[in-house]
Amino acid sequence: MTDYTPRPEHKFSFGLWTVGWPGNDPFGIATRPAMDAVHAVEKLAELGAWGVTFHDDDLVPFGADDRERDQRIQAFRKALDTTGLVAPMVTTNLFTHPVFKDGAFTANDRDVRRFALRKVLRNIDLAAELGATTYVLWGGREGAESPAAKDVRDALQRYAEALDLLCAYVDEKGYAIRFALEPKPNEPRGDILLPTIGHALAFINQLAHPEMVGVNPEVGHEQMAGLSMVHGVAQALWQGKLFHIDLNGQNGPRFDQDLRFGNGDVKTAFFLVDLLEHAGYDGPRHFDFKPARTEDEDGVWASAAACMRNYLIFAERARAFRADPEVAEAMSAARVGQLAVPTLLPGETLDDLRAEEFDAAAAGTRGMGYERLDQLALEHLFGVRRPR
Ligand SMILES: [Mn+2]
Repeated sequence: MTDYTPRPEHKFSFGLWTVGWPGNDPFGIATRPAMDAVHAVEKLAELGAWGVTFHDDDLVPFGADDRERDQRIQAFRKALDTTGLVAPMVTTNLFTHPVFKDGAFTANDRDVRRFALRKVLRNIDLAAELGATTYVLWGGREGAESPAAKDVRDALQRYAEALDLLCAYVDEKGYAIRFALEPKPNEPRGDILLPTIGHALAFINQLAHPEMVGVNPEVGHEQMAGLSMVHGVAQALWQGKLFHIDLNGQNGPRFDQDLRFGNGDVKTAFFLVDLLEHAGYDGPRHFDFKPARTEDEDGVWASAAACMRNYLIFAERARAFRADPEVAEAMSAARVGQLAVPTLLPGETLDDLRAEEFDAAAAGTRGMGYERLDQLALEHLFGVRRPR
């Protein structure tokens, strides 16, 4: 029997806003009391997590004075020191306060954009002090409900301007921080800018410091857009841009469910873990989920523990899948490895290609064997094919 106990070397991290979510939604008030940050850190450490992440306002309430800010940061830092938890990623809340109702970096109001930049700059200093190496930017309010209200080309120019200023600041300060853009198609805005991994990757190419900016894809966000999280993450890996990842669960295109990792689309979760492990991704395995509002605090910790346990179960099943000789044989029959061979080998010319004989009719009759291979994957996921 495999041990599914999470340990720091697994690099599991949680946002303060995840386990600390009190259960308020657009239709109902909180079902749980607010959670103290120090308590959250202690409990996460006890469960075997490695890191804790936060928005500035998760730690210090918006508008708190310097004294309160210092006290809260000191208590948090002490909790990190005591538990050994790290703060690998920090982010900014640029969406809750009414000032951000039309966005932050892309608000039509210029003074709001300048305020947003000040808020981020201050928190980047804190992130650096705490040793964070990734700074996530989720532009939930960067968008619009009416194309009449937002000149999207100008908005993208201002978005790029903000990133360029932030990169230059981090560079000038010598901080070991990289930025990760988190795409989402909609909610809370009707249409959010940089709605998918692909949009974000294309945007990064337009920046002054593209090497300092990557993506933080979230399972549910890609699935809200009806897209394949596995394909999106694979492209981010291929482009060297997977700086961080938000693991959670979702059931297809609908509101952002933020289910615990493993709930929702289980097959995607399995192949996502297979991809991360197989590709050697060494960044944080960060859970951005909301413990269901039906739960009390015990339920919160049960769901947090389940996120990590499910990841370890998927990782074990993925290893067993790849180690299975029948799977290796099915992959070979499906010519999976052939795709890694260049279409034109070094030394070959287009003339060689043109001169080649090819029987298209015969090639068209070849079966690919994908159904057999996929069924083997499902049977490993279902746990009916045990490693031999
Ligand atoms: Mn997220």
